[in-house]
Amino acid sequence: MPITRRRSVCLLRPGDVPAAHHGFEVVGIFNPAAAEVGGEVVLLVRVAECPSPRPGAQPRLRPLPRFEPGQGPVIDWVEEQDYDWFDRRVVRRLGAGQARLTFLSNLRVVRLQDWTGLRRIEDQPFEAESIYEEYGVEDPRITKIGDDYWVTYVAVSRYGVTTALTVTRDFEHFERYGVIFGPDNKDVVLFPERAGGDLVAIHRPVSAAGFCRPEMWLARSPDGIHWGRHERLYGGESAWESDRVGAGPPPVLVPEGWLFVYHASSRPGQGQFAGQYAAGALLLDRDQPARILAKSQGPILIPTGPDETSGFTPGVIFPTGLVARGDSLWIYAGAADERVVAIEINQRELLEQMEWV
Ligand code: MAN
Repeated sequence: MPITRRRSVCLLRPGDVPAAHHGFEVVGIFNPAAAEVGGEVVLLVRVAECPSPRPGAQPRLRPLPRFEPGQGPVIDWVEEQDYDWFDRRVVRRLGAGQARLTFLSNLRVVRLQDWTGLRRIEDQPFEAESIYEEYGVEDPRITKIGDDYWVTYVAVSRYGVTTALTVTRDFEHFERYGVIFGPDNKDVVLFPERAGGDLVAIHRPVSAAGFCRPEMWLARSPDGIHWGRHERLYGGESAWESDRVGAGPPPVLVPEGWLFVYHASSRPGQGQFAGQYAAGALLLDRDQPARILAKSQGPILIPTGPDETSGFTPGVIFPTGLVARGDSLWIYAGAADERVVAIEINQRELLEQMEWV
């Protein structure tokens, strides 16, 4: 059952930020990580940029961007007929089947005032750097551990979809630790507290062998770099979560345990390249986080209104940031892979509508 939205505000749209690179244009600003920093909310937002149309370019050639380490963004002009262009996000080379993204993403720091007021968008992007980030850096999540903000983000390249780690104290200087979960694995979130002395992560491996559907797993680490003791956490059970399931924002501690919001999608319908992306919630045991105590009855957020139902990928609400304030939870989410929305919900109402398992 969708939860009541106390407030729902569209915070950012593509026109609000300039492209980081000459010859590119912003097509989406979405999937924001969020943290409370000294009383204000800081977002780390994904900005997707496409090569601008070039007058005089041959009509049968289409541009595919990538990042060349040490050089910056480059564009490969490919023959239109050699690729399947059905999915606006990911195109596939016919025959060889190799996938490329139509955009290149970087991350930007956005400072808010009073939860939903835009104060400043910092100029300096957090950009692709390594060979594992050739097709961009995407979908960050922030967890405060001690005095530091640990940022997990998706690094995409010809070597697959991986998750990398960077740590910052001020959102100006970022220490990079490289890939922490190998291909294909994304939607990695860290718990803000250790369990039994270990850091804990939720991750989402994707099996190419086809035995399982996408499922969320839990892993533990002494240092945030070396991960092991993997356990299955949850896979989609209903039609609305039958295609993909992955973490939303990092779990937040409530008196009953860890409240964890996740995203899930249904199977795409005829003529659609993506199903509907909605959000659900799980309540996990505080000391044994692989134990599910309760589950939302159906999705708690579904795409609503034109900002979420129309755009680059229509029908997507993709929560990636969460800040608790009193009895409210502010959820920061990507809308239609194009915009950032902030949604205020009531923490008690959410917990009360969950089913104990
Ligand atoms: C995937 C990722 C996300 C994106 C959704 C919806 O899960 O690429 O970045 O927001 O699909 O398109």
